[in-house]
Amino acid sequence: MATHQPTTTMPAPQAPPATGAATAVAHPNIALIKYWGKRDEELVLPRTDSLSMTLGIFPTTTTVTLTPAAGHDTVTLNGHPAQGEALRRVTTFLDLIRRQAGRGEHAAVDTVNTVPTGAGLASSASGFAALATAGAAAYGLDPDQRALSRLARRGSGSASRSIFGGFALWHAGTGTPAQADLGSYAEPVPAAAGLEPALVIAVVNAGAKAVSSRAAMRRTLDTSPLYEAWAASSAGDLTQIRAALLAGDLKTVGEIAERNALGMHATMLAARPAVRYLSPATVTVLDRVLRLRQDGISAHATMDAGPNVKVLCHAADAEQVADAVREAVGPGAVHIARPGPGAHLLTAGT
Ligand code: 2P0
Repeated sequence: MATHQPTTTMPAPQAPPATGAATAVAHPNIALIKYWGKRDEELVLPRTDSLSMTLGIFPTTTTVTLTPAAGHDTVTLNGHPAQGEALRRVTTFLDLIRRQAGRGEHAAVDTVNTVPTGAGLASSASGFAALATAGAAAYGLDPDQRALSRLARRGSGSASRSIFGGFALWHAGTGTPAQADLGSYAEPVPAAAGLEPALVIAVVNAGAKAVSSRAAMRRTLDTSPLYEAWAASSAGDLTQIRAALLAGDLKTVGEIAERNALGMHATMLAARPAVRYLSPATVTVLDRVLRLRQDGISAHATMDAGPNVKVLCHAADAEQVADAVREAVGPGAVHIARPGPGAHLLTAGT
């Protein structure tokens, strides 16, 4: 069949009108199968697939307002002007949105982050998920959730997962970097309807982070002899945790999450020089988690790029788990999180 060829020159497609301003909310997520290591730093392509639970607490709310008369972007974080690396990461990300939208206006970004200072929960996941959602709307892009997840990924890898509520799987992508860029997005992961999980977040006060996760994952990949073994085993963990989520088997989900996290920390401990995020108080909390299990409570721990411990348990046991770990963290706080929603727009208007 002949393809219809237009006989007249079609006008160039117009960029959709920008809404001018948009506000979005996103929540942090905690990985049960970890992201640790990039294959491409520029495109933020991970070495492995990862899987997370988006939290129902600590939202980040971000408003992006186009400021056509301004000569540069302005970024306000909890009422204070952002500077240095934080400002650079946001303006670089806005440049990416502007390229995609074919627009040049600068913007004012106003972010309110409710994660308590020192809570040890990375704000980059909720932060870039909210910024991607609000920024895309303000600049008149109309991405589907997959495209939004790919966009958020460029700001911070873990942000790709905060686009979705509940459990989300972030695909590493395969093939050439350009092919992997297209294939590296998050999507929701089904779980049994009866699954009622909670994450008890034990905040261990240990001061400022010694090494950024970005630098630490680079060092691990470059120098740790254990890295490839963990990456290979993580693929098996992912397959098994998906089956356990579908089966509603929270105990198995926890067992897999705990071994995956401990394996990730083992890769860091074997890096040269070692990256050690876990503190004595972390190990004390891990002992409490073990004791809970010996008492018949399903409780399993996961740790990220810091000393804090997140304990996966049944929602019905969360208060008991929180009480048990509270003794171990002393002055540190304990929070209980249930699964939360994906990133969403609050308002978009001119
Ligand atoms: C995760 N973490 O899967 C892992 C486990 C920390 C430990 O994602 O460099 O802030 O911005 O892509 O997303 C922390 O890394 O790193 C992280 P970039 P990101 O949640």
